[in-house]
Amino acid sequence: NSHPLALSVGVTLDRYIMHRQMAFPYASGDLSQLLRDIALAGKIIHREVNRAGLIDLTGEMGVENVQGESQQKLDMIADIRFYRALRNGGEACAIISEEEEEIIHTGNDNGKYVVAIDPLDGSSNIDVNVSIGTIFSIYRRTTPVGSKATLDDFMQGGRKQVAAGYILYGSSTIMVYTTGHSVNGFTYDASLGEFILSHPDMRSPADGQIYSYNDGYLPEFPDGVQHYLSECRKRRYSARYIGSLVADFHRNLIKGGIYLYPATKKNPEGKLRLLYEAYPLAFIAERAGCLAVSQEHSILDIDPVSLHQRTPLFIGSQTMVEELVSTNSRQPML
Ligand code: P6P
Repeated sequence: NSHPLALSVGVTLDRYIMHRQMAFPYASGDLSQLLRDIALAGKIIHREVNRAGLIDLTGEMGVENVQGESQQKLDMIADIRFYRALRNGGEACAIISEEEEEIIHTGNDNGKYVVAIDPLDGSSNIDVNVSIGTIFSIYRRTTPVGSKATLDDFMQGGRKQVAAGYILYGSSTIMVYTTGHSVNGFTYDASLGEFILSHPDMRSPADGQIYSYNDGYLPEFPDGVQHYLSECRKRRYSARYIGSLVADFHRNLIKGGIYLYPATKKNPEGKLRLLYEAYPLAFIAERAGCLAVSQEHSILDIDPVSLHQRTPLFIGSQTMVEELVSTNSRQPML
């Protein structure tokens, strides 16, 4: 339906997706369905997150994930929920997840898409009631429909993403995603069980006065980064660091700001993961008027070489990222 209200605040995610799909007459509706499947998993995780303390889900499973990090129960549940939603939805033939070492085949070999996902990022915050988030990235498979997905399907590079988004389980639960055009935010109304369009066509401020980084690592940062941060302090900018990438990213997207996670001694390649953290957030950032770089490269131009590879990440308001890069060009960031 071309009803003018179809894209206005208050419309449900389902109706919004249907309306957007009609703008692409040849669209088969598979990506639309995949986005609905992801939203469904988000609703289920919203429920688990909001009652975690009540059903003893906040403890540690006592097992480690491929990252060598102790796996929180909710991490595991989120991973399983997304696997089930994507397997049952039928559109995704394979998944890579922060929680799993290898490619997970869903059994839908006729699915046209693959999904890279961090089911629950910021999991160290689960026990202390701080916002956490899901980050997802979608590619159209390059291997033949009907065959088993391979590594190649996931190694296409950041600019080949067909969609990317996140679900932030915060004071409210919001799903923000783009299919390459505008960036739109949908706030979850649990009483209806619906995501409702609340942030249409998100455009981030070109500049900002908020900087987000872990001050504990400051001495290890490259000189250029330290110089930039001392400039932020001189200008009395606000330091805001939640310790949950999705929450810091979302605040900076709305208010303007920059998030910095350089290489450190503990993580000489950077801490954040390229395929299911940096690429999707960079894809969103660039479509909302922001920038995302590693050192001097745009995140989206980094060539992927392995599923769980890490990268330094500097992401946020265009003017802030440009100043950081120019500061570092004078003092190398390596
Ligand atoms: P640190 C959470 O583990 C995470 O991946 C991001 O969500 C967050 O921004 C960062 O790591 C926090 O890392 O080293 O400051 O605790």
